[in-house]
Amino acid sequence: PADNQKFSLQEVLDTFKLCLSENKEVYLEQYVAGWRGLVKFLNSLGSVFGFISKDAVSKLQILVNYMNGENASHYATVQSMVKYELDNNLVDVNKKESHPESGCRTLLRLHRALRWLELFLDRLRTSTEDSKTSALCAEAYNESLAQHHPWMIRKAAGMAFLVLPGRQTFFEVMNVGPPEQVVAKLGEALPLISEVYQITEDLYAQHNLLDLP
Ligand code: 1PX
Repeated sequence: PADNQKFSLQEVLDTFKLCLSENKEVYLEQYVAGWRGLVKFLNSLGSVFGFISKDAVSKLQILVNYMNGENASHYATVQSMVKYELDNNLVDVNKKESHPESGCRTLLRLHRALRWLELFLDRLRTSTEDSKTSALCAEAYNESLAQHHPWMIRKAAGMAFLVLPGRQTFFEVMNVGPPEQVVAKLGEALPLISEVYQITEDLYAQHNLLDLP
């Protein structure tokens, strides 16, 4: 049984491992659990990141509500959610109207953030002792999420990045052991995260859902 308060990269890695079914569907429950672990980590970095974790938590809550709601059976995997919401016209496709908080559009926000995570973790993995986490984070953000955020959010995010702890502290908070082990763990985690990302990306592209309002 894992310590509930303490983040461990291992734990997050394990949940993302459990995300994929045999036929490569993405289980929502594990996806949400993976994000919860990441949010825990973010919270441990301090209150400056509160506005980010708040948004993530509220999106996770929207998904959890569907997963526990009357139509729970349709919210087992990302694939079943997409099919169910599209078949039943539960997605605002062009502009926000009657379904501003569909599972599809909500998950899309987290999905885009997962791309940031992938880029950031890869930069951390290949970083050197004198690398600045804030710079690595900003680069990853500018290449991914930033393209979907308005100026105000980009500005706020950029300011938050500046107070990220240095590489050494960052590695320590991950709770994996010495730096070499962190690097190895990241190398293990990345293919899993990439696969989950890519499967979701392909599914969303196939259904034309990549620009949901
Ligand atoms: C081992 C290292 C792990 C690091 C874990 C860090 C977890 C970070 C979790 C970030 C989750 C961000 C979700 C953002 C979703 C989003 O894009 N929301 C926006 C759009 O939503 P809307 O409903 O309006 O269409 C929303 O406007 C967002 C507002 C909050 C600001 C988001 C800034 C995101 C920066 C992401 C980088 C996090 C930096 C953490 C440093 C470790």
